[in-house]
Amino acid sequence: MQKLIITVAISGAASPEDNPYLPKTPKEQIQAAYDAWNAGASIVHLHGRNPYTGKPEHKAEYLAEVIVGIRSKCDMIINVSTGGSGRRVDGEWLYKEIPEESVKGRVSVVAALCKGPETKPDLASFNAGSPVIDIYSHTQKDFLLKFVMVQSFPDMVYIANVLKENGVKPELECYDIGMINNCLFLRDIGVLEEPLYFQFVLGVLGQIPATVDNLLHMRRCIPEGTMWSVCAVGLNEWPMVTTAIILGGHVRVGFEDNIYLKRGVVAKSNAEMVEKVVRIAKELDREIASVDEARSMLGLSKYSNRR
Ligand code: KMH
Ligand code: ZN
Repeated sequence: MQKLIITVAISGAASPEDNPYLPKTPKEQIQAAYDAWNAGASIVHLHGRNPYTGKPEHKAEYLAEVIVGIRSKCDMIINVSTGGSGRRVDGEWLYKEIPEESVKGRVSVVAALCKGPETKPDLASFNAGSPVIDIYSHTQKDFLLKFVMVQSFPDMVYIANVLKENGVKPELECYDIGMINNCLFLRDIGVLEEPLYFQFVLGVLGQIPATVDNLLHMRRCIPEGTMWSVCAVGLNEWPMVTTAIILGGHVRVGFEDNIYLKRGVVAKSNAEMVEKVVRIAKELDREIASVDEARSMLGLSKYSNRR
């Protein structure tokens, strides 16, 4: 079995109001990534965040500061999000008002980062379809996001081509079975290149529920030997992570998707969640991959950030 690659998704697009421990400023994000690396994570998944407000804002300049800061402290593999372009269900196209939230805008952030070797990411998320994604507030009796991520096939081809031109490997985020099929189709027509690397995302409201049966089925849907990782929303993260460790998959944890270490216990840092993964893996005799080992498994050059 391959050694375990741990990705940490330190803050995503989470609201600062919801989590007092969320890394918001560049300094906090850099420290969070570094602490998670020390705990055993080899990949950090990043979303842009305005350094003054601490709120999500996917701009290359904001990400650049964080990437350079992380690289000054450690050799972590950098994964930048391209996900999140979409529309509200009331039909308002977000990108009419916020150009950087369009498909082209999101991926242009990665292209801009690729202009300098010090900011070039190794990986970028590739959301393989148009998932309905939401969070339901039982107290407010309302949906909080009212959001559909919109990526047509031409959009996906566009994203894949920009990543390819810039030498950034796509991490294929699939929230349901159909999205896996989309990736395999895009591979068949030569848009996505082997070796593929999947991130199964389970338990998002609107998408595949986080059950062991579903994870097993997703794994069956990809070609034998293809690398995959799993993340899941909320407390579902832990059974999914444990199952992936047993099955030979890889894992992603962090405040982007979950704040709980266990029921009723909020994690005080991303590193605490990585430490829990390492504890589970040790109990199950699965070794943790170093950054160099993760790079080699993913086919990333040791110096892929140097051009
Ligand atoms: N937070 C995940 C459910 C992306 O950044 O491309 C989705 C995600 C999307 O990670
Ligand atoms: Zn993300």
